[in-house]
Amino acid sequence: MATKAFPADHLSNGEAGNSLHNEGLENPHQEFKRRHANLASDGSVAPSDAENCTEKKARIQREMTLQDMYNEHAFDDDDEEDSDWEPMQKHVEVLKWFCTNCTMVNLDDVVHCDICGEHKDSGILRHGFFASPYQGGLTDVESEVKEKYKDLHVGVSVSNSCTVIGFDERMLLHSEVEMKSRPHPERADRLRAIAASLATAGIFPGRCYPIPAREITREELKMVHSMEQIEAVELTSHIYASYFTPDTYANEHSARAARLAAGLCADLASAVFSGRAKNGFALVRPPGHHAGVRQAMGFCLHNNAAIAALAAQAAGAKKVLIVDWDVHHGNGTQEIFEQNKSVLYISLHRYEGEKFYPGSGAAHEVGTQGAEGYCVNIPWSRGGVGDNDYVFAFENVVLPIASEFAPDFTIISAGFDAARGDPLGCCDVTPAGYAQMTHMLNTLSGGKLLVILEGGYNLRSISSSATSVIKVLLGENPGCDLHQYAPSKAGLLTVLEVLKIQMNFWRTLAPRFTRLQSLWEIYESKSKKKQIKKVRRAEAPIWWKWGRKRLLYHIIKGHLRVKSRGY
Ligand code: X5A
Ligand code: ZN
Repeated sequence: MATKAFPADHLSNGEAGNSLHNEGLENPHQEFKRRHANLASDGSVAPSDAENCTEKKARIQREMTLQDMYNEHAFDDDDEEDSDWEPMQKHVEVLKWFCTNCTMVNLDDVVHCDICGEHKDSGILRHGFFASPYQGGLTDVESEVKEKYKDLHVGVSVSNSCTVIGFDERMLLHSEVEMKSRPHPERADRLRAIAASLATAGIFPGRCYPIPAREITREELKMVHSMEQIEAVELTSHIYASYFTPDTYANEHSARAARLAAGLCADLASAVFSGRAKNGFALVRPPGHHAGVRQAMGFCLHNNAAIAALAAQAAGAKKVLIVDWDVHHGNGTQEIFEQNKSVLYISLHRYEGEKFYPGSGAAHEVGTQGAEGYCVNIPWSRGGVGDNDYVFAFENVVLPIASEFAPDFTIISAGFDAARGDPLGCCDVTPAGYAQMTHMLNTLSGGKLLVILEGGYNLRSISSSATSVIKVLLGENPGCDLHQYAPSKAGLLTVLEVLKIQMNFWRTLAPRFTRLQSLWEIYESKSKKKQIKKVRRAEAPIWWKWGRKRLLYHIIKGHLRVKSRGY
């Protein structure tokens, strides 16, 4: 089978998966503008993707002119002119664009995204996070980096000393057919941005090697999923657009994309376990950790990490560790291995008393039917969790348990949606934090480590995070040492809760629990002192706050009304 595993191949020419990014001429924002211009002027439909560039250019110009005319008419008081317009057409069109980096909608009068600050025409899909967020087009720095790495060529053979990357363009074809209020966060651009970053940095192609892609077989899928689940996914390849849940879409290409993702993960797992590769990074989508035995959900179709764990075992691994640092609980992975002592599942996720998606993953969910303790949930009680809490939990829960388990193979379900800037996760993990966590897990199973992409929806965050993870896989030191940072109060409380439950199953935890409990007491006494101070200060700020809420004050007092009538 001929496979293209080089991201650069793909990035340089027309992306088969998404016509919106074909030429520099037309990006999603222009496309959106164009459609609006169309509707506002002559009501004609958008031109087909087959139209050539010059036609498109001419059309955009013509339509923008009509749009301008329309706007002028809207401010024209001429009665004769007015009679030409239906009342429905009188409203003024508001032009908008969707941020490539974070998908949020922006009004056309700004060039930087209101939410994440990305320039509407930034080069993030061409150069990844190396592209300046502040300006459109190619910056000097970018061209320099590009030039520097342009001649690096890719070796063909996979050797035991190399980091292998699993990627295939056909995973870009999985996309939501009908755009809802904004682009679906789990979009092809996620892989484009990461691949572009790796290419620009000279990492891939360059320092990492590709593995040929293959589709996972029915037999392999059956080890993880029910026949109904497998058939439900297969069926979607005959349907233009389908949904498993309101947020889990499929098009005609999704089933194959999911089979390629799982196939790449399986082959990476056996290549790394058998020693043909040092370690691996699966640059795949759709993600997998929400996909359970009998259901696709949470943007996930097949459970890639579960498939990889079984592939490692098929290659000879006895004990497999899965660490899931996606901001969501991997309910699918938990379900698949709940009764399995040979696979230890450890997940860190936002939980907030079942309020955060998918609502599972409480600390007391520890595994079932004799496999108690082989499921470890670290459920954060709030958003905003950062490097300090993650590294603290790694030091005090993940590593002690993992070392005692002594895995033969380690898989990271690496969502980057706990990263700073992620629109769904709203947490605060930095690339340095991800590097540190990777580094810590690298000490297990003789460095036999497979990192699998799960979620993560801010292109800049996911591409910088993935890049620093891969640098650690390549043997680089993880920059700064984050050991010195203390956990937050809430983070410490979560870790204590987990230790208290898991020390029934893991002997190394008991002394830690005692030690951290005294740390908690120090925190408590400190914060009590702080509380006293806070209470004392509490009286003055109320008036200060009133000052800040002057508008509200004016409305209540009726000043605003008087003012607006008077002037
Ligand atoms: C893989 C992943 C998130 C699903 C959120 C659904 N899924 N609201 O990050
Ligand atoms: Zn997630």
